[in-house]
Amino acid sequence: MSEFSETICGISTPIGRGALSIIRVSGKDAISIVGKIFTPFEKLKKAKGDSIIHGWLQSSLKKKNLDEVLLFVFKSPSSYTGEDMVEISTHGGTYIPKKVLQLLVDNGARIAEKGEFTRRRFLNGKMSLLEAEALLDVIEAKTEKSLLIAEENLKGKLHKQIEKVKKDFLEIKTLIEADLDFGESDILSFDTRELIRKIKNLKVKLKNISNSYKRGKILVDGFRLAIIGKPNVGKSSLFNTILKEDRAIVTEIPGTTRDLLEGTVDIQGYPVILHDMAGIRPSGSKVEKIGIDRALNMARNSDGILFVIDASEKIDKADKEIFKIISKKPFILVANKSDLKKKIKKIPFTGEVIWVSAKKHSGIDKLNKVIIKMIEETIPDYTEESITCTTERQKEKITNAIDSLSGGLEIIKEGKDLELLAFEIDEAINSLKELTGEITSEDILDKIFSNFCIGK
Ligand SMILES: Nc1nc2c(ncn2[C@@H]2O[C@H](COP(=O)(O)OP(=O)(O)OP(=O)(O)O)[C@@H](O)[C@H]2O)c(=O)[nH]1
Ligand SMILES: [Mg+2]
Repeated sequence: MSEFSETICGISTPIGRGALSIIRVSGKDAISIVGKIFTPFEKLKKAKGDSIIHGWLQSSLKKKNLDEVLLFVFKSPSSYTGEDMVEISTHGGTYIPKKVLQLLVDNGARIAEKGEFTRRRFLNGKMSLLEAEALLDVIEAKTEKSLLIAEENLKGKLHKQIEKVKKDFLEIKTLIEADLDFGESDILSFDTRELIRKIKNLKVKLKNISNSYKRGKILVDGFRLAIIGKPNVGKSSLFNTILKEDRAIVTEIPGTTRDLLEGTVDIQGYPVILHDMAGIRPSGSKVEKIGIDRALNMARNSDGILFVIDASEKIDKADKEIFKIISKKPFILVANKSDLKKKIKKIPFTGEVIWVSAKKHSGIDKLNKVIIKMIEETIPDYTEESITCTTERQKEKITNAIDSLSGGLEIIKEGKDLELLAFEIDEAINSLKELTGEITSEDILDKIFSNFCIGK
């Protein structure tokens, strides 16, 4: 285990009105530093690991009690970071936790960087980089399905799968190296068909994991659903109704919405990021034009579209123009204002029509069902047992390993030097080691852990 010279401290709970706050201290001097501001000190000195003790914090100068607290004491290596740790449970608010942090610093601790407790946990070999990323997914989980993937990966699901693949790689490497050591020439002496089969199998396994990123992104970050249509068809009303919040401004004036609005909603465990935006029309106003450009851009980058038409008006050329833009993407055709007298007769667009009234909140259950169907069609291979990667970094490392394997296959095909093949296999293994964090750099760690909060 690596030994860090500095003892760090950080507030792990949100600052503000609340019943309790937790201040974490970790490092070789954690117990002695807390001991300087805690009474009775003897109790802390004698405390075993995994124990809770009761007492008072005192500001060191005047020996006046600052707060009545509980200390959670953990001893190295059985703690979150692997070091000696004390978690101080104080009363909540702003003043007490900040004051305690100041006292800890006055007595020799340093304020932790973002994610530094978890970084130490990783550096002390108690967690892989994949699990650290999963932890972030747990903290940020939006829905039950996001949490499920995050929890499974935190328990090591993705990591275990990568370790399995790494074993397969080592098998291949042993095969090549044996041939390199004892082979009479540089030309492969063993059955290349077997080797090719093994490499291709590995490629498929890795492809399945890298393809799971699309699913991971949708289930962890959210399915991006853009609401598009002419001005005044009720997009903002629908946005508010689905979100069950009065978020977007609604008026009878066409062209009300200009900026992009975003809201996240949990639809039966699926996180959906809804985007409300400007209505599409040829507009003379400079501001509205910018809004329309942004809307079209958002529609292009979304995972799916709610194409809204007004059931109380006839379908016109403008609706048809919008349909041309969106029909290449997964879309749901929503006929809003179905509480009014219907003027739509024949609908010249493909697909099922979902009749809703954003104003009267009718048809929304049906719409939610169709939204779920669209999400499930976008990630057809999803089951709760699936192995899923969830970050761009993970996908990139796996893709690098696949590329090295493709390079290896080319080398075999062209009957080139065995050393070159061994090199490609090593490259692939290194990509997987970077993925799990066995090989890493300060830059990468900074990038990952800076996404955490201070006390994590
Ligand atoms: N009767 C009825 N009126 C609705 C319904 N939905 C919206 N409206 C009305 O239609 C008008 C426009 O609604 P918005 O939600 O602002 O429409 P929008 O598509 O966001 O309009 P822009 O932001 O201008 O593009 C408002 O007066 C709403 O009250 C509905 O389901 N039924
Ligand atoms: Mg609007």
